[in-house]
Amino acid sequence: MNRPHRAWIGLGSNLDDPHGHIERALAELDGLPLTRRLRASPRYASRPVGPADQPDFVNAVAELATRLSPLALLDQLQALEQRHGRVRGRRWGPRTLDLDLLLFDTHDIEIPRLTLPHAEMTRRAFVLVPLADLEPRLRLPDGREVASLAATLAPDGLRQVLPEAPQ
Ligand code: A4P
Ligand code: MG
Repeated sequence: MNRPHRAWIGLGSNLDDPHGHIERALAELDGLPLTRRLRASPRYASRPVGPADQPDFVNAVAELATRLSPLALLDQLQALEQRHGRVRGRRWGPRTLDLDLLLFDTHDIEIPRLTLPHAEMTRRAFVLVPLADLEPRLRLPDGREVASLAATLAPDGLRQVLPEAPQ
């Protein structure tokens, strides 16, 4: 049997107990068809990018092994968002759960439903920092290294919240 694909998911929440949504979603990613969750990054609190009149976010990144296609995985992620009561409002507005497909193997895709790598990821510390925590040597399809890109971004209020630092 062929090797599974490797996919990286960005998770975000800033409504109705964001920590609860993120922890449940991390568990649920492991229950998707033909998919296993391999690792999860530390959880971070971050200031909203986009409209500022909304609560801070909790963000994390997860690594999946999957035999789904990119679009089938996107379908599953959107269904999972719906199960968390996601209501699509204004762009970059508040949400109970946002699941972004960041990277899928080395795919470079631009179709109406799916852009890979995720179009905003290289500008967002709340994506690149947790991704670099898991896999600093990871490279984008164009060869740029995640840890190097993360180092160029202003931390912009990003702070690790879980696991808590040892006392
Ligand atoms: N879509 C295209 N490519 C992808 C992809 N790689 N992954 C399409 C997921 N979806 C992708 O997304 C809109 C459409 O993008 C989908 O129909 C899908 O087919 P959406 O989730 O419905 O709408 P959205 O999330 O409001 O828009 P967008 O542009 O996806 O926003 P982002 O990029 O998800 O940003 N600030 C902090 N601190 N932390 C956050 O997590 N998140 C956002 C949302 C804004 N500010 C934030 C955070
Ligand atoms: Mg989104």
